[in-house]
Amino acid sequence: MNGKLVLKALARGDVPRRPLWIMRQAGRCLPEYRDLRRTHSFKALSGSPDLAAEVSLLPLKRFPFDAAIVFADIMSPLPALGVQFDFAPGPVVADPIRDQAGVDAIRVEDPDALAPEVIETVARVREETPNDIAVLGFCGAPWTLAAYLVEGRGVKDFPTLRAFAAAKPAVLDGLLARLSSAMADYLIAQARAGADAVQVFDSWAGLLSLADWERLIRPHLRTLLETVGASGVPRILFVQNAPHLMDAYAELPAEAISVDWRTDVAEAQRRWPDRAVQGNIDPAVLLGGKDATRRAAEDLLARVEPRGHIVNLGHGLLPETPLASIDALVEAVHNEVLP
Ligand code: 1CP
Repeated sequence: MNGKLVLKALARGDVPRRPLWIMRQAGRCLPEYRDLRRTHSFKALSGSPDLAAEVSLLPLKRFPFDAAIVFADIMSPLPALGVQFDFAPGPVVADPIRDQAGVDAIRVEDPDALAPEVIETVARVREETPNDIAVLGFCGAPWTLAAYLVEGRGVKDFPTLRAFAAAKPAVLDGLLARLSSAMADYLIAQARAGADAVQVFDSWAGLLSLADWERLIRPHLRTLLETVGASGVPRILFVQNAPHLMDAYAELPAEAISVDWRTDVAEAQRRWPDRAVQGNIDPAVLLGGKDATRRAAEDLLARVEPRGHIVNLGHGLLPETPLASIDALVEAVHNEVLP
């Protein structure tokens, strides 16, 4: 028994080998998941703690990953805030928020109403997962959630969202404040239910300039991370496609920064010596097959210091990923001999 390698790496402690898990490991490319999806919608799967716990654990039956991530979506807690949406396949919001009245309608009367099915799933996954494997909770960052709430769906470069930020910064501010407070409650509830660490997904981090990000977005992300940190649970902050913001993100209070494949992890370690770093093989490399994956993994391990490194991809697994590529990644990580 090694203890939980992910937690050791988050604390930048000694590890016998680097921990490994993969974003979006629970759904997508597993044939067992696709079978379940033939008879159940995503909402039905994630809405049932029984099924969602089963799906969360599917990847661990095939691969010796060091973490299980609870099967849910960043949108899962939003019905408690009065938001209605569907998946097609990404989130599509029924009434996008474009004004103060829309923000006023977003409120949490009762924090226990934030996706109770996800909280129950976390508890079941923790119960059914061996002690040396970390269970990860997660949420969307306020800005990434606002992207869907304002734009209405995932659209390249989110022009409606950026126009809204420019035209109505005070309304956006109110929206981000409410999302930040609700997500802090939600992550703390996941930690109480048994999540060992939590990841905040800021998938649409890079849409604004540094100056606008500092002014509009950072205060709310900081409040969320500080509130969650005060409860004692370690935080991983995932940042996607924001090369111009990486140093600013790394100043926020989080134990680890999860970087996409555009960032040089070795350089990140030098620049942010007190942060753990997670990542960052390009998910598309795995589509290139097992030899390409092994080369990318060996190159990453050779360049990046093991202390404080959690091996992962730079973004989620793509649905067409060959399972043999995942095997090659696992092998490379498990075969590494650390000094
Ligand atoms: O048809 C289906 O099967 C539904 C597809 C699906 C799945 C499997 C969606 C809709 N969400 C999920 C699960 C999910 N989403 C997980 C669970 C863990 C796992 O799969 O291993 C997690 C962690 C997420 C997080 C998520 N959802 C993010 C952040 C990470 C990222 O990929 O950047 C984002 C941005 C979303 C929004 C979302 N929900 C679903 C999709 C397809 C998307 C993204 C695409 C879009 O905006 O259109």
